[in-house]
Amino acid sequence: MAQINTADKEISVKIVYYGPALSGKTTNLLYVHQRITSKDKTDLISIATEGDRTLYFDFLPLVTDIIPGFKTCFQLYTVPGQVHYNATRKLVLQGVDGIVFVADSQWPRQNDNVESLFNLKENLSEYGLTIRDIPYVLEYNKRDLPDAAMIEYMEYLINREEVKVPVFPAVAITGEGVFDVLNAISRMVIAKILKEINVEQK
Ligand SMILES: Nc1nc2c(ncn2[C@@H]2O[C@H](COP(=O)(O)OP(=O)(O)OP(=O)(O)O)[C@@H](O)[C@H]2O)c(=O)[nH]1
Ligand SMILES: [Mg+2]
Repeated sequence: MAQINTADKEISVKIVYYGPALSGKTTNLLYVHQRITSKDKTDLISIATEGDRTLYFDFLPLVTDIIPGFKTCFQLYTVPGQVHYNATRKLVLQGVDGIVFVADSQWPRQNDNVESLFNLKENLSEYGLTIRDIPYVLEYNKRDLPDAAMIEYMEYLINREEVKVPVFPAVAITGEGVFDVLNAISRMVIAKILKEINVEQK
């Protein structure tokens, strides 16, 4: 749930990058961090890593003026994808406003994508939420690899809600698609917040 402080004119939004191990969640945040040039640039905080593997989470705050009159801070988080870190994934999801599901396009990883999506739904249900309650986009990452599955097949496996969610092919190591994803989820989250603010003000 976004924190809206109308007195101080500050809004804080939590976006979580979810998905199976090694799908490229941390790489998304690394690329975003590299590209930020604003005076508000902060460090990318990675809590406990082992080589490439996130053991706790990554955190990147982005301060924007996207909503006129408000200082809006997007807090970007990644979860650890490895199966046995579920307690941490659940914790990171607490208070989530928007989800980017980063799927791995490689053929042998399709089962892991499906399992991770199932795990996401299960963890959300513990907070009384479903995937339909929260702005949500799909990133099909690692499109550069020769064994990437067809988009249509990934759609069949992963994008199964009645109302299809926005999908973005990506190559996070080169940044392809990374900002398309971030822009899309930000727009969806902001639209929801503006609706809430308007309702509050009526
Ligand atoms: N070829 C290719 N490699 C990628 C891409 N995105 C990420 N990688 C590589 O995949 C590996 C895993 O990336 P991470 O970003 O650490 O994956 P993660 O999803 O954070 O993994 P966990 O922290 O274990 O959940 C790294 O070696 C990345 O360089 C991509 O688009 N293409
Ligand atoms: Mg990671």
